[in-house]
Amino acid sequence: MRIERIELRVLRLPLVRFFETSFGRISERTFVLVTVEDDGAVGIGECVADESPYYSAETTTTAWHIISEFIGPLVLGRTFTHPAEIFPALDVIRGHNMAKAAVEMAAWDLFARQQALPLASVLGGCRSSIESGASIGIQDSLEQLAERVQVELAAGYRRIKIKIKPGWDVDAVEMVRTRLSGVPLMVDANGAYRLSDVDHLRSLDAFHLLMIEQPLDYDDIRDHAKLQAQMNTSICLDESIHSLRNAEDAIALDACRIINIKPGRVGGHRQAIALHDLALRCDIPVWHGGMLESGIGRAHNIHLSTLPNFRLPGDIAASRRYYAPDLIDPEIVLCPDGTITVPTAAGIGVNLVEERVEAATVGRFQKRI
Ligand code: OSB
Ligand code: MG
Repeated sequence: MRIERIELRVLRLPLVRFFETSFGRISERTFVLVTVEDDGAVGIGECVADESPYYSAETTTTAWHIISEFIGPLVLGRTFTHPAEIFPALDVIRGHNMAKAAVEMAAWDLFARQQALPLASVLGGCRSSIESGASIGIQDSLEQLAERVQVELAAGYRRIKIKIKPGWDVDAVEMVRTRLSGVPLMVDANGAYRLSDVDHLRSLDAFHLLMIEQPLDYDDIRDHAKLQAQMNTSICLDESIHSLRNAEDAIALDACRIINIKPGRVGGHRQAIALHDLALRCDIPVWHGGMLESGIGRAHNIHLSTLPNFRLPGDIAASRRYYAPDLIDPEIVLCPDGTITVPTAAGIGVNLVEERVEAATVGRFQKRI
């Protein structure tokens, strides 16, 4: 595989519905789409960095800068025998995992298409469908939240995750539990609490949640260990895990019992597989997170989720929960049993609808050797 051309586009797409986390509400997404080409074959990756540096330090603009000025020159014109060689080839660049992942994942798609294999089999996957969960943002009222939960359960989603923050937590969980007692339920705080909130967080133990995701700061491991020692509910880390090394630290310190994997956060498919394997060795279940991706990133996530240690439903939902229409055809749909069927065509198995991509494009960059 020789990368002869790299193209970046910035796309802006409206969300079907606003999405609110502890760090704010958004109604559209602006993101970078990466295409790599070798001898007429193309691969596509989606950068999960957001417009604002709230979930992580990276943004759409930093990703554009790092890919065009640094990653592009390191991969363009180079021959790789396997896409797993890309992440190590970028080692000189510190951080910027989302920028690295977008290019690396495009290369995995290209490689799988050249081999005429679905990406899942190149990644080492072992199933033909994945279990899907719905992530529900902070709403304007508990009534509105109740309605959202009902809609997602009726669609078939196998577990519900609600976003929490101080002032929108125990009441929201209690409402869902009272109305729908048996629902597999979890919460995600996106780092909105401090260890000093331990007594308040412990009150969530009464609701038998599957887990609490990232209650404390985005770069913290030590305080999560102290919190886990005082809570029955399992802690799952998201933001805090961006390398194998800090996953090892978190596991060694018992800072979490579950890990959320997002390839963008750890530098791409190779690092996501390594994290998955590490967790498997340590008997830590993992599940696949989501970053409100369009169909391209969503399809990559589906293929990665076919690995054996993805033991819990992921934040990988149908296209129509986010974008109508999505950039891809066919769109990703939820089966009535709450699963998504893994595409079987070569690569990620979905294709862009050029007119939709063109209409959403607000910037572009291209370089050939
Ligand atoms: O923390 O998992 C998160 C969305 C954007 C940024 C961070 C997160 C999320 C979600 C949504 O929870 C998951 C999805 O459905 O894509
Ligand atoms: Mg999260």
